[in-house]
Amino acid sequence: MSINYSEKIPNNVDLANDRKLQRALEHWQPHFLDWWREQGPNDFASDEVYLRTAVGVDAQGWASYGHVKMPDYRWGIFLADRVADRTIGFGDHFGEPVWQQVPGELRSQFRRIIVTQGDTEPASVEQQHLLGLTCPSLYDLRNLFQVNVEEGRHLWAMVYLLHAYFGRDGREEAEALLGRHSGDADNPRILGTFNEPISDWLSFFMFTYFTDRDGKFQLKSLSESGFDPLARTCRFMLTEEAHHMFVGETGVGRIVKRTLEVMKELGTDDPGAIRAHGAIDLQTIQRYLNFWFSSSLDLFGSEVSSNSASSFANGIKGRPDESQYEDHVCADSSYDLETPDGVERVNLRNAMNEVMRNSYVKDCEIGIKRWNMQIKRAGYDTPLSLPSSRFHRSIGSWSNMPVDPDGKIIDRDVYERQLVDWLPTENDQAFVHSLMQRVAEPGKMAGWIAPPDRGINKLPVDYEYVRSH
Ligand code: BYC
Ligand code: FE
Ligand code: FE
Repeated sequence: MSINYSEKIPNNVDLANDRKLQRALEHWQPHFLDWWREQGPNDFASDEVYLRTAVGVDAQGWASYGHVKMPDYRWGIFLADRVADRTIGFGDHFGEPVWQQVPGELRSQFRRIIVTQGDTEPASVEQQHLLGLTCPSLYDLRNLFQVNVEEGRHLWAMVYLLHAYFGRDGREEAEALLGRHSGDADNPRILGTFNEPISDWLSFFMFTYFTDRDGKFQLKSLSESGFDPLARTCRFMLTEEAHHMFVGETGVGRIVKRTLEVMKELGTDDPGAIRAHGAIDLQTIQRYLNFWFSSSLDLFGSEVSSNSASSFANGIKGRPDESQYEDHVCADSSYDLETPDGVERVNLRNAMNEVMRNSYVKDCEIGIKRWNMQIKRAGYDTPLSLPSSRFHRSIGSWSNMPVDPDGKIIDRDVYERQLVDWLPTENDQAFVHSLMQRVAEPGKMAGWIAPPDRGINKLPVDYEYVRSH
């Protein structure tokens, strides 16, 4: 079904023919807009931003581009097309037809997962609330806002499911999604990373590289779900997600490129000299990378998890790219986990969080390789690297363990002392913040980041992506 833009809430779920649901969502809509005004990029409410908007759900030609004021963005409800005769691809219900309604006995488990997914979307907008004020270019400002409006739409995606399939509980949860706030002492967001401040653009690019990539993996695994509306919703969200990770990968890449230019110009790799020249030394970039990678690893949950076992068994949440595996039931398989106390053999279903985390780590490596190619080509052998997934963890068996970035358990005193080499220090943060000066002339770039190779939608880099009034 095509997207109907003549309605108050654009959708391809035939909302007009479900008056009760339509009314409930139209009641939630002004609350969403109030939240956007208070917690979103409201300093830019009257600017015209060159945004893409979904106009269809086909892989080809699904988006249109044009200047829009963000409060006028058409947030809507878009599900990927139904796959005929789809069956459940994993767990105890393997091979059975998918569900169009939530099975009663799985209601609370489904709700919990949908709420957790939904909670991250507005959280990220809150985290990035003030970044527009220090944009390094209009190109980057536009990308920030593109990511923000789409995370807002992802919230809509989950709120639709809550309203349509979870009755009064669902409506209450939808309200609560606007009540929790990132970093709020009394009513924080559910997952750790989404309460961390993102107050500079280096953090923003690390977040969109590492944390949006958790989004990719979680959405992929929910796209496998036996609850078909959830699967279809997440499948379409993944189309939008690709750009968020592109922003992260190219953002970090452009910072590295600029740093290398300065290193070449000055003929030194001394961090102090590089900083004095207004670029970010590779060591600082590595510390930010360590922080956001390790925090994002926590988002997969504990290595051994009865929640994940039951989600898998019940057909709620599969593995990303489930079809690539041979065994989709995994009832009797085991998995060898490396814990601080040695190798522990556990049931594979209980280790699904770890299975997912491992495929995520592999995906993270790809960008690192690209950044390192630049470093190598510039003639330096100081590559960036992912720290061990045991390093700096707050969830699971390695949480709060004194482990170095190579994954070795070390003396706690040594660990505490060395942390300044491994994670962003106050001094790093103060320095990075000092670089965050607004550059808002078409085509101009801040001095700490190289221009992108190309603009958006085949437009030149110096296009006026944001028109302010
Ligand atoms: N912080 O059995 P456990 C995205 C909680 S990102 C705080 O170990 P489980 C996006 C857990 O909730 C994708 N708490 O783990 C990116 C549970 O609490 P309750 C977001 C944590 O349940 C950028 C308890 O610990 N989507 O879309 O197997 C911008 C025991 O849990 C954390 C999803 O996450 C943590 N890091 O798995 C915008 C998908 N980790 O329930 C958007 C939906 C665990 O006992 N969520 N806990 O009170 C899930 O599938 C699962 O909830 C999790 C955890 C994978 C998160
Ligand atoms: Fe999202
Ligand atoms: Fe995203």
